Amino acid sequence: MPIALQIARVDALQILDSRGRPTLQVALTLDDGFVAAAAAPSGASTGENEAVEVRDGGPAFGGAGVAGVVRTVAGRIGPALTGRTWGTIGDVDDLLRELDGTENFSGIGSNASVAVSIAAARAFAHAAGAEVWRWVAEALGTTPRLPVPNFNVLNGGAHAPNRLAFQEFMVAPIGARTFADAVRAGAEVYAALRGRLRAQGKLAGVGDEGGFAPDIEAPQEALDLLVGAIEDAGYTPSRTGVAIAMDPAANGFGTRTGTYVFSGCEHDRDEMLDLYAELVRDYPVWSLEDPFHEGDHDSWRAITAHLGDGVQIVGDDLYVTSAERIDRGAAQRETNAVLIKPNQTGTVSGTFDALRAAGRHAMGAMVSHRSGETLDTFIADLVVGAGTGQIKSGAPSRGERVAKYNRLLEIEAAEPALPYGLTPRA
Ligand code: 2PG
Ligand code: MG
Repeated sequence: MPIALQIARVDALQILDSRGRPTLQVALTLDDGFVAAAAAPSGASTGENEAVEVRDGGPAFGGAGVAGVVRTVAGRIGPALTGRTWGTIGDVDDLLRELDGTENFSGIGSNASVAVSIAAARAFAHAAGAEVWRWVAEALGTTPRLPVPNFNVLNGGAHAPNRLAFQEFMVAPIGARTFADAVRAGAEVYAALRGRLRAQGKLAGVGDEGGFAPDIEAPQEALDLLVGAIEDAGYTPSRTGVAIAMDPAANGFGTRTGTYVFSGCEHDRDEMLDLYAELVRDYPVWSLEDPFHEGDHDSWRAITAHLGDGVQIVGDDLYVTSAERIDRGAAQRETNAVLIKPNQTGTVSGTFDALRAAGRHAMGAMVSHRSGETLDTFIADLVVGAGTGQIKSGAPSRGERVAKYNRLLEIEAAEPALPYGLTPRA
């Protein structure tokens, strides 16, 4: 049945994200009184080609305010959204692109576009009388499933003030029977890791995504801690049991010409390839994201050729959730998987395009939060509906991180027949 969505009112508000920086919340009031709201997340380690956030500059909030974006939503986007009938999310997103007038949302701001677009997605689901995840599955023609959560329990790089150059070390309960069991495993490993760090005198607070941020330096130290914590919690560290995912986020310490500097040493391409091969051999690493700088294309091709059969190689900053870039990367065999972040592309329909591109190339697709988050849980519904079988939303700790995991627990409780786990690799 075609949907006729009518928006009666559009409100925007400057709120704070989990780092204490301003972000935008949007509320669309529909003609039946339903309020569809959404809030924009924000990254710290961003890709060069991401859609661009607009911020105020000036003295308030160190320049990070979004009062101007609030005015854009109220004064320009609101009047264009109200007083007409909307049939698809694509129509709403086309309007946002038109009002923006640039290639990368630097006109109205990707913070404006993503918040309005996610709120509109919720409005369409409401108009269809469906849960958001089911509306997503209908829109994409996909089979819903509950994802393997990748819990980021050790933080480094741009997300923590320690010497660890690699940004994220995640625990992935691939072998769990249900999502609830996976959450239990993640929380128990997190608690065991805290105990281990305390015993070693290394417990020193958490990073932006809720993972511990001990003063360690070498990736092997982080991986040893993780394997130990998985065992302490009574699980088996393995690629089919409780596995490990890593996001070095190599834009943070590398160059497009293939030079990588960390732990006081410079490493060339071949040394990095050897290091990753060694880590994958010695530890149960199932997924490796942004192992190289986004412009170092030769290295991406090399690692996917060498390690891609046994390990998922994920492009985040490399693709910035762009269907076109994913198509190019697939043609060049640069990765076998993609990261999906709605605010990198700026709209829900752009996110759908990226998911369709990943599907076309039989690539894995991990749906992801940003390091700056709110309590918005859209990505939880997105991953279930898209049925990609994997999400990362930080540690099993801190409200803005667990909001997504808790939404997934709710979905599983309401729909126990949904399958859990990774989709079989093509
Ligand atoms: C990443 C993300 C999320 P940020 O690199 O994958 O973990 O970090 O939001 O800072 O880009
Ligand atoms: Mg990343």
